[in-house]
Amino acid sequence: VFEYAPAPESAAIADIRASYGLFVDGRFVDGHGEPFKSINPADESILAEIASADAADVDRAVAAARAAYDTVWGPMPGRERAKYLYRIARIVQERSRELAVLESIDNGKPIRESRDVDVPLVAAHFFYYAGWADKLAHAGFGPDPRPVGVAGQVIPWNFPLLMLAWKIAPALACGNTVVLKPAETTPLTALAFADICRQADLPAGVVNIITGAGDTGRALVEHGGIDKVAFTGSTDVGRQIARSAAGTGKKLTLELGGKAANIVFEDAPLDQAVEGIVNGIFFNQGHVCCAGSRLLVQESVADELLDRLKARMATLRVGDPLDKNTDVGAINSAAQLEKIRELASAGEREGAERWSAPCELPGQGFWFAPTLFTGVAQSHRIAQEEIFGPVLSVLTFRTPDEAVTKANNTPYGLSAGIWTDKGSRILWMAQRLRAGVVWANTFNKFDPASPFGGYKESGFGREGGRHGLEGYLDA
Ligand code: TXE
Repeated sequence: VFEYAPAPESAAIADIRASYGLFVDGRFVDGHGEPFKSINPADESILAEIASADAADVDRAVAAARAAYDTVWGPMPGRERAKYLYRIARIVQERSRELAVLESIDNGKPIRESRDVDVPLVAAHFFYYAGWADKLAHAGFGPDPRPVGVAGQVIPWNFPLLMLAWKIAPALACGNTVVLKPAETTPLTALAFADICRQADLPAGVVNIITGAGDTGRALVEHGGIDKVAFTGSTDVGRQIARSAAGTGKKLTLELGGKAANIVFEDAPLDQAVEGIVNGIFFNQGHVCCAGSRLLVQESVADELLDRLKARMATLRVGDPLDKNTDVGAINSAAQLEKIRELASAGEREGAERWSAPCELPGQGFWFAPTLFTGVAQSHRIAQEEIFGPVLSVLTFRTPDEAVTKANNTPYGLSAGIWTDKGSRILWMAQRLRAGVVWANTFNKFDPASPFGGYKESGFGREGGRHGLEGYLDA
């Protein structure tokens, strides 16, 4: 059933395909939970059977991470740890083609994105944090910054390998060891990464990958043997984790949902703004926590901008994620497709007007046409709730003050975008927007050196950059 032919240099992937075990203490081992299947969302074919970790498997993974922390990784000088991180970064580059294909078949994202965005950023994160590993002592973290210990990390399915890199690279750079659980719909690149750790001769137990669903995640984050929890996922689960971590002394960072406003002023370069809006909401099918899912456009240019936006949306190619010409791929899972459909129907019921790009969707698999809603009121569910799909809610404003009020009027505060010709307006807006990241005349730009994270229900703590080290240090 698994038709992907690995590149010759990556024969090891073929080995792990046979068993899809958990990666614990440097080896692939059996899981004792109920195995599950990973499917290709573009055609619903079965890609792999994946082991599931039960509570005892989680115990073993945490024990392996603890032993590696105590005996090898914790005591190792930063400059030595850096060598492993550089090695991992280089192997990611060498195996980038294979990783991009695995990511696209497992997640549904266009190969152009996994090849040109996800995988290069994964390598960039390991290179960046490798550079920090021997500089922690003199970087203002206190006189003797130490690793926290063992980190339990749970990641989502929208950027499977990139979220892994965001979690693992800073943790290892600081001297922590990790147990990471990928999302149940996208485990393949995390297993490939386990193989990369073997290839890099990373000491056994420093990185442990355990697969499974929410129960496995809960057993991990609630485990008494971990010192730090890092979670990216839904706000509901983030709340549960915050409750369970309270009073345990575990360090916690949460990166949850978003409902970003992409704000277009009348003096903005409109064609450039249209590209930014399209990138903001249709990149990765809108499965992006910082997606520009609300367009706030100044009333005087609203009609013209919408005409241009619809014309541009009509040119988007929706379909086979492995086709290099594809712009919008498959929705990651049946459950996510159901959620998007439900919220889009709520938009119609509440009185907003729906327009979808004319495109033919494949018969098999999970698909949703690029869609926008006009006539959206701030109280509508599609203006408040994270849809996490290719659906844009359009609102208008007259003054900068009104733009700020509307932009801030959601439970979230992760990101925002501003499109204007005036530098002073960018600064004025950026100071007033309650968002962890504010882009100006661009959107969805990422760099390992830039901190990322939110306010309000978008979570707390920062990943990326120097800030991203703080969650992994006891300083
Ligand atoms: O998230 P979950 P889901 C949002 C987005 C999406 C919605 C639901 O709006 O539509 O959440 O997605 C693990 N203890 N985001 O259901 O359940 C789970 O196995 C510990 C935004 O996929 O939060 C997976 O590995 N772990 C977001 C991870 O948590 C638990 C990215 C995320 O799954 C657990 C994803 C538990 N009790 C969804 N329950 C973002 N911020 O980018 C589940 N998990």
